[in-house]
Amino acid sequence: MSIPFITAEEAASYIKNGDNVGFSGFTASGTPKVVSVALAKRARELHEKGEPFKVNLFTGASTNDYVDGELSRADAIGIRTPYQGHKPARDLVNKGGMHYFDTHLSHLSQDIRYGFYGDIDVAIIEATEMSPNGEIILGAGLGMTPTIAMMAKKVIIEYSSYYKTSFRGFHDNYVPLDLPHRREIPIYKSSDRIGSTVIKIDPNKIIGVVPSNASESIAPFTAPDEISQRIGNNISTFLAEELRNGKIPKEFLPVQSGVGNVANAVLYGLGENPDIPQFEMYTEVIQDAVMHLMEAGKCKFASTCALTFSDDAMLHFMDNIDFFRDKILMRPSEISNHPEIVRRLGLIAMNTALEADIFGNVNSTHVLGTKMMNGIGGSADFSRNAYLSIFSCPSIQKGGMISTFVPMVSHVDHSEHSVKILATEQGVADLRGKDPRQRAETIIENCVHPMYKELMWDYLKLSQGGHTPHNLRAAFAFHETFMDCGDMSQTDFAKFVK
Ligand code: 0RQ
Repeated sequence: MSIPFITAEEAASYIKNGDNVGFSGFTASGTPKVVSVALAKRARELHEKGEPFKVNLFTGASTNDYVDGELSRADAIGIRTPYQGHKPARDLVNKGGMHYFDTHLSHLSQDIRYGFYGDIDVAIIEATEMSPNGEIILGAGLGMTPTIAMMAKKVIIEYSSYYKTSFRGFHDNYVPLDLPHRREIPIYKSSDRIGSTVIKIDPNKIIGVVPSNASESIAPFTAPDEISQRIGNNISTFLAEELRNGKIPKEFLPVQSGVGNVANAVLYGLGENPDIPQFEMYTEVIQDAVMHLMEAGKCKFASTCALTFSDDAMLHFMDNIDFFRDKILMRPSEISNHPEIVRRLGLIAMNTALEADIFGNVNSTHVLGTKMMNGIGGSADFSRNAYLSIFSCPSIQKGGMISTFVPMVSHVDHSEHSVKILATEQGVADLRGKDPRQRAETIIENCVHPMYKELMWDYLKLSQGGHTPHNLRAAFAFHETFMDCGDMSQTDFAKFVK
């Protein structure tokens, strides 16, 4: 059968108020770019007429301005999950303008297949190649696409002509067997291919094809600043030492790295350290740094869910696509983040903290315990199951008014049980084999900024005893002081402890 080309407006007209809409892509590559804009326009028109119109968004992870930006500004999002990273969406989440629930990226596809959140009414999927029988080649990011393509009642294809070179062969589409018949996922090394290069969608479900030619519009990363470089150097020096001591096998172990500028700098740190051998990655996003590490011969292979390249880096990738063909495989988030494989391959997982406490608990998501930043993303899929889970961040933020290390985190994403190593520009705290008091000592000594060390030692002296030496009256003194005067360094514990 022939599948008709339709306009974005016509495609959007098939989506109803209250629909669950699944989107292809992942942080933000491979995310649709056209139909969501028409959908936002439709929402505004209906709102002007006094009619309600909101849809529920199920995405791989963060999207782009065409999806989260447009739909947030149009106040057209009812429920949203999982990770988001766009300011208009974040603002709407934090003023209660949408129901955002934050969940592990590796879980969501299965949750959808088992109907935890109802049916997927419509899936909007970006394709870079397509045949009349519904076989499609995806673009620069997978996310949950195999599952939403399978589960959606109706599918809209956005056919992207932006990519001048074929992505055929870069994808490994795979959905685990249904429960209770599931077997192991047969990935034994990062480069093992287990699925299909194409996705097959029943043509009867496809409403139509909408042309698109927009780039991913991912902003270039800023060159690593001095602090990020020092964090990167500290981590790579630590890993080189682990290798020398035989605590990491001589072949090294596959690396997972999170998103953001610090994560990018940490990868450069690994690349520049002559004592770190060539390595592979088993990760969910690869940013610009990885492409450069591949060209420098430092990174041999990367299994990922998406190519989160800035536009310039993407053009460079396309110009040199044959060089990368045997070095990159893109998998669905359910597989790129699967705990079974993370544990089997023995990953070195490196993620970023917003805030950590002196006992090793990490907050990756909530500013001052209440305001959502982006979401947990895949950080816990990896850190809970990694061979070595490392969290890093600058020791201070906002010119020192905020210490990223506090007596007690204001929100817990990664508990002390999942965090083995903490790193800042000050140094590295190895928490393995240490009780809470010893952990606090090593964290204060190695990670906390000098302007906050004395305050931290003072906090420990206020301990009310027990195994974890807290003083519950003063545990949030840093946060309360920041809320009062905007500067944590002004903390006076005497005000909190009678
Ligand atoms: O504020 O934007 O006003 O300058 O937070 O901080 O240091 O630039 O951090 O870009 O590396 O992102 C945790 C958010 C770090 C990210 C987080 C303020 C700071 C700045 C950003 P400005 P940086 P990065 C794989 C893994 C969770 C998901 C994850 C993230 C802004 O890494 O979302 O790991 N992680 N996924 O000033 C108040 C604090 C603060 C603070 C920083 N303690 N209090 N503000 N800031 N610390 C990827 C996926 O899962 C898809």
